[in-house]
Amino acid sequence: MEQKWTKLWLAYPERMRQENLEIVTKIHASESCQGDRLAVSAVRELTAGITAMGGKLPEVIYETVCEQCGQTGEGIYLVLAENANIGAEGYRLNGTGRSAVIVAKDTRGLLYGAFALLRHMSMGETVCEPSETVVPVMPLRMLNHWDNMDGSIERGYSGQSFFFVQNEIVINDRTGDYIRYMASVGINGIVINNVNVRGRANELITAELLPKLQTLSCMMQDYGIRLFLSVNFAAPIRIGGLESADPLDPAAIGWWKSKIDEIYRFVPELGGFLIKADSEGNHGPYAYGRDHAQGANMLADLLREHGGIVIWRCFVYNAGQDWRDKKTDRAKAAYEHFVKLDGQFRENVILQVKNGPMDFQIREPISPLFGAMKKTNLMLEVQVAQEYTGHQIDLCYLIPLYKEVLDFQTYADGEATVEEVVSGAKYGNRLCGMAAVTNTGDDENWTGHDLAAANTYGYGRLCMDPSLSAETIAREWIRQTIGHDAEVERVILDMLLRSREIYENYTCPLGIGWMVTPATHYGPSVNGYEYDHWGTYHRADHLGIGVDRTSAGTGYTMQYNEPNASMYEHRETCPEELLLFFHRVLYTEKLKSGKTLIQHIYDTHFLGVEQVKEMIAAWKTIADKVPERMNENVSERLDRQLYIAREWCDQVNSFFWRISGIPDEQGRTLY
Ligand code: GCW
Repeated sequence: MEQKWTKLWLAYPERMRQENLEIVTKIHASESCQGDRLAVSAVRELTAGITAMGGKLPEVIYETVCEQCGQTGEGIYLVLAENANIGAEGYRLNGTGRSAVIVAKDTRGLLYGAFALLRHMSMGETVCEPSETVVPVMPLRMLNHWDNMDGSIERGYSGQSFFFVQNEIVINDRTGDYIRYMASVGINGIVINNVNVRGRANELITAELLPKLQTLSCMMQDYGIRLFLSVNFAAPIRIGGLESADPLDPAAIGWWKSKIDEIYRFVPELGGFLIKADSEGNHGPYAYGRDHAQGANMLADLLREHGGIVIWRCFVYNAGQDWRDKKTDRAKAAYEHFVKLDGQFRENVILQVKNGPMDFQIREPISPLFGAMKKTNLMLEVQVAQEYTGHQIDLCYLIPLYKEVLDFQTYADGEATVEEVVSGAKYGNRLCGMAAVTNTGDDENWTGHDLAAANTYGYGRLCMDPSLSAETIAREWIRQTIGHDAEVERVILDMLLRSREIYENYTCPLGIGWMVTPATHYGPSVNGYEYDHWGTYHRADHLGIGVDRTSAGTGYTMQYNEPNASMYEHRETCPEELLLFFHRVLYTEKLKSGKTLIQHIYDTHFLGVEQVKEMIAAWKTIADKVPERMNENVSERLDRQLYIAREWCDQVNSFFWRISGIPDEQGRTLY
């Protein structure tokens, strides 16, 4: 039966270079690899990949091999050398003329090395070419699924869940492929269920469902991935029948203890829990006058003996703001809730912080928490799912955004970029890394928009090696997924690399965010959130727009270390792309370009629409060079993007024209 899902970047169409064909007929693996689940996966992947790319089924020989064997021998060498001078999970890959040698000191490193070799071959290189030593930079490289057990996916734009159908756990060939694809880019932890734990998902940690989770966990373990679960802080009440989930109440603690012991009896390799507490209606320690450290530590103490960890989200805010109140600022919430607790969390607790202080807008400053929690394990949360960035209808390559976040200088204890904080380089911790709300579902192409898979791929690659450029990652993805045609590569690369700016051009100007349709978060609604209780306001009137977050306003700027605080505080030094996030600006004020604010808004919006048209024209020039299914998918998405870009442009521009009375200098049509 034909497979109903695409192979993404592991498609391996027959494209092996002739010189490779002669070399890759044998795989020599260290004897100690035999029987090791990760090494076996490495061999399996190499065998399958080589065969698919047009090679013969390679012979696998387990024998004594060393790094030097490749000098004289021929074929692929998988060398497990416990005292090799390579970091944990890392590998060294060297082409030596007639051989490719992968050395690692653990078998997870061998697996990553095997996928790396396949990547190079699939990109059209000879096996003698690659020479690289890679040690994953982020210790934890996680995906967060917001999948519900009824099969829906919160903020999912690629169909339904492939983990859950009608309140049951599904495990099939597709699950297996998904695990392979994610492991190939280095993912080592997956949370399979939504952080909003509702309905049947409460029962995931019961004896009825745990056996299936064990099967899933085993499949993941074969590829170096640990299974994690989102759990409900109110579980003692929901499924335990207790009256309280107070983290200091002996009855609640006792319930959790036996629950956690039970969970680990079924799933001994479980990574731990992800928890959203006291936010957007979720129960948490505040209900009992306790703080987040008390809540997280209670679970951490019980998980520790099983090697489990608690990942506690910092997306905590009061969703009941009065829009008239100009002093309260949602952007300040995470910092206010958590900084005072720095140093109080257990060693096996990680705080997971969204990249920005609000919520995954197309442009936000970097969360000040990264520069403020010096005695706490931190993890960066980004969103690959395009909730506010076009629902995988609009093209939006997000790797440049993630890189901006990682490169941000927090000035914590002198100097530290976000990358240094969350990779552990700054404080020497190992429980840290990155998590991404993922964008996959059961659509045939996994990600709704074919090109949105570049974000899935790129996220993993970036966790492995944040020094990779957004361009390199995009090229890798194109070559493996679509092929080696230079013109196809040039056009798609250009589309991907410009896409974030284009999306920003026709949507929310200069960091203001939130002009989206409420609830769905797709398409424009300039005032949709303006008089609501979510703390998300643009404050536009007939004279100007923007939120004063300086010390004279909400005081948010003061949450940054110097010199960042001063940089944002003053209009002259505030990065212009964030101007309206930090400052209220009159429409007639001039920007660095010499244009007035209002003219900038008009121009960027009209430009954004033109740029979408350019992308469509560019795509048409390569349409017959990409697979037909992909062309249909991308063409359809681009048409929808143009439609919505026009809506955005006309609604936003007409709004500002009506409210300000200032005409467009170029006299274009406003409504
Ligand atoms: O962005 C908001 C989303 C919610 C989501 C929440 C969160 C899972 O609109 O759907 O809930 O963030 O991150 O918890």
